[in-house]
Amino acid sequence: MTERLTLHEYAPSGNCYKIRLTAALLGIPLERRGYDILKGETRTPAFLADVNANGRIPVLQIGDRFLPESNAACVWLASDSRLIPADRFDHADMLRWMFFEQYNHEPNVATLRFWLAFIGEAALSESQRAQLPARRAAGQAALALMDEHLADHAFFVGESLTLADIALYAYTHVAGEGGFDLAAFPAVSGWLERVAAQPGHLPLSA
Ligand SMILES: N[C@@H](CCC(=O)N[C@@H](CS)C(=O)NCC(=O)O)C(=O)O
Repeated sequence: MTERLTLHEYAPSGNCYKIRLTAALLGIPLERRGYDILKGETRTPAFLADVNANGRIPVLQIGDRFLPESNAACVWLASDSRLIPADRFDHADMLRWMFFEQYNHEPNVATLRFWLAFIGEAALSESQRAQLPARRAAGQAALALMDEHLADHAFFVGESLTLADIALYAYTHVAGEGGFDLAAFPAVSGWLERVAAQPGHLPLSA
């Protein structure tokens, strides 16, 4: 890989961590540039014009091109690697779990973590407070579906780690910060240990 890779990120974000973890597992060096999303640093005119018109991190900069969306960035990094199944069905099944992560898991599990652990319950808006029960129920449902699948699968797809595991690991392993009790999901807990034991694994705080 000859192009210079820069991750535009907010380090505590699980979406940003997915990209660091993928790169670490594959031994790909990444430069990092930080933005404080609590101070609106991804909403400045310069960020919107130069990095991501959608005003969000992560963005993987590949040379002079910018790739937003965490799972897209992981796919770019892992292209032609062991983290993407060669089998056509398994490849699509990996994407199925990554779309599930973005639609059913992250908006609930990650959002509650952000609201409760980063903004703080006392500082939530009325609208955010009103959404807490529904987001908690939807997050629980996502974790329960994962638990059911993992009860008889070591990893989400096939017999080894893929991007589906990385995408779902990022916010699941810190779901407790959003008030989710992972002890209620024993198969998820066992899978978290298997992902953390992968050679080259990197913690979120690294
Ligand atoms: N679907 C996007 C979500 C990106 C996202 O929501 N980023 C959040 C942090 S995890 C953000 O930049 N928030 C700051 C803002 O919206 O101003 C992805 O997977 O990368």
